[in-house]
Amino acid sequence: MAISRRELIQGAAVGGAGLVVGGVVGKVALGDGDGGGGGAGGSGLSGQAQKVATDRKLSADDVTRAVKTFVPPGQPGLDTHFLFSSGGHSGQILVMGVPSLKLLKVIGVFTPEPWQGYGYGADAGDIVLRQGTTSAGGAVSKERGMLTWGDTHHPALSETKGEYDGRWLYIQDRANGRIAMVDLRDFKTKQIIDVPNLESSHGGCFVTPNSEYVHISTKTPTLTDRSKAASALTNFKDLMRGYSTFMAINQGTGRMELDRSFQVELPPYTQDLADSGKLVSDGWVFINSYNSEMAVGGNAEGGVPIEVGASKNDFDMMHVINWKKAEEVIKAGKSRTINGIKVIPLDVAAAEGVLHLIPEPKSPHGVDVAPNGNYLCVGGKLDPHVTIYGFDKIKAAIDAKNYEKIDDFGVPVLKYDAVVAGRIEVGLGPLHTQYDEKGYGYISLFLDSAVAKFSLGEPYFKGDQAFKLVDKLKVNYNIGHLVTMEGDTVKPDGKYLVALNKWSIDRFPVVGTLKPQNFQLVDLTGEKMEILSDTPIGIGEPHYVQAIKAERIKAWEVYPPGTNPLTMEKDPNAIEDGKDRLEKRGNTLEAWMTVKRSQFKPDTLRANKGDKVILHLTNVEKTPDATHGFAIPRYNINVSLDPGECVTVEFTADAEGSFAMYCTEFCSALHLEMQGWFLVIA
Ligand code: RUQ
Ligand code: CUA
Repeated sequence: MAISRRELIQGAAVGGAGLVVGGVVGKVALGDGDGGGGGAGGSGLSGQAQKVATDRKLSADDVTRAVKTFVPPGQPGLDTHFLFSSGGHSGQILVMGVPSLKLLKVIGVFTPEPWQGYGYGADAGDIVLRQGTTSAGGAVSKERGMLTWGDTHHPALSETKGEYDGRWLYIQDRANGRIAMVDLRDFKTKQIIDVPNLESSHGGCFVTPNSEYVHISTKTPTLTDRSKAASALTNFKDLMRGYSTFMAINQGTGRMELDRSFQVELPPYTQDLADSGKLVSDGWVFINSYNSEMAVGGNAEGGVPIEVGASKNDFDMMHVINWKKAEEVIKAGKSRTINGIKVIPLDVAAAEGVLHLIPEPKSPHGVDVAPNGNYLCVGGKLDPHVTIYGFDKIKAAIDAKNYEKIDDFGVPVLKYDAVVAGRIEVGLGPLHTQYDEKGYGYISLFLDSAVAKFSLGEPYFKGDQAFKLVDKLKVNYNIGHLVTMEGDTVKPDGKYLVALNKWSIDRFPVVGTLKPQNFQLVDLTGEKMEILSDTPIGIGEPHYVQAIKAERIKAWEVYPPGTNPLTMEKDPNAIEDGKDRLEKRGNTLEAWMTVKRSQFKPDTLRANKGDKVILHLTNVEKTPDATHGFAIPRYNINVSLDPGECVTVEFTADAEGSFAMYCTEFCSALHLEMQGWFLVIA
């Protein structure tokens, strides 16, 4: 969906009061509220503040915006919400505060992260990354070697009764069809699963309302027999399949358990975004698709580019999956195990009422379930409307077998007119919807570079108040996702919206040819939506974001002594201060080391070339923030040890020499003295 620079600029200028005003604010007198700055009324600033504002050429509106978002030194509690943002092809997760939009942390997920010592020769991260390459699916990775990046798109916070509970966070890898779990006790990645039968995945990452499952589906369909690649595109219908995956979550640890998980086989339409039902629609999952035309590209016989072929039909298909029914079908033994996971075959899914399809206008993108669970809002990339389906209507159509047709794969397609509750013209390129607590939806408009606010139907709004466009806000520019506070739960928190803009052209100083993305904070408390701030995102391209009340996160300050972050239990090799020791057995050097301000004990390690070296490091500090690092130059070993943490490093001493191992965190006045020697003798 390319857009020219000219279109972009024009698009911005149309409703871009904010942009124009931005250029002339210097002339606006503060406190007179006379419209030039947007007319926010008198700011009533005292002499000193007035002078600063005048010197910095800030308008009355700017000052109000600053006051609404400023988090003063030492008052972190004024950030009332956390954002968990996908990091796009950085492969990581970003944690930010709202309303400040300050970056609090980058969590290493699919890509090694050096500050956290994630994936550098040791540490839990290395183990997680390795398992994430070779677990379950992983057939290709076993041949090709370790994957060192992912493309994170859709984070999913764990829920209890449809509300975020602050326990775990899941995120999918769009590139490789994997899924990761982050433990929100220590904000670290604990598990990556290479999901069987998925080559890639896009939108389908959502938890069910009580975190029974985290859902992930295919994007591009999977070749069911890898040896038949030669006819994959000519025999697409027979050889390719989609899979909707329900990864079962262990309620104690948050880990995903493959043996309790299952998949529903889907037609080879390109499954896109998905959402879980809630309240009245609990037990159901909804997945959009595009390219139900099954276009395979311009180089196939008689082919046209996928872009063209996939946009031919007026309707694509929403997949409606009844996962409680799917559980029964599995229990009845009607599944097959494929590559280590139970799969309900397509014909069984259709026959047992596990899977239905619903027509959706022109290449849909997002499907988002409203807080009451009854409305499903769908944005059609090539259709200027948001189409709002009623779950009550869907249910009735299923019960009455009100079918339009049966598709080529034997799946019943419900009658479109029977299931639509409303349609609202919102603008060009509608993508994703979020909600507030009052019954409004907010949908991103990629081509319009805008957010449209619309009303839902009963019980929120009745008669001609229902299904209406009520406000529109220009954003800068080309918005993809958007998020309201807890805006995809049963109890949204309103207040703010963050627009995740793909383009930032003129919004930031030029930092070279690759521009940051732009997170724009929007105030939802007034009658009209209003932009409060721009924040450049200089790492990867964020996609979806979830925003949770800060008070729901109960993260640990320090680990209990000797904790292994992977198990969150005491590591059998953890030691107390003063219990350090060293053992040389044949070709193995094993050491139990303590780490604290400002020394390693022991601080000299002698190995013979070719020895296996096993180091168990325990940070014996109990003080919050007393983190130390442990690095061995040239050996590419880099570990981070938070207070209380125990980590094991294993490697071969394959290069002789003297290597000055050292602490990488500036931990004390004698941090530079926190070093030692690793000697490898030929
Ligand atoms: S979707 S390109 Cu989340 Cu709009 Cu990924
Ligand atoms: Cu420990 Cu620097």
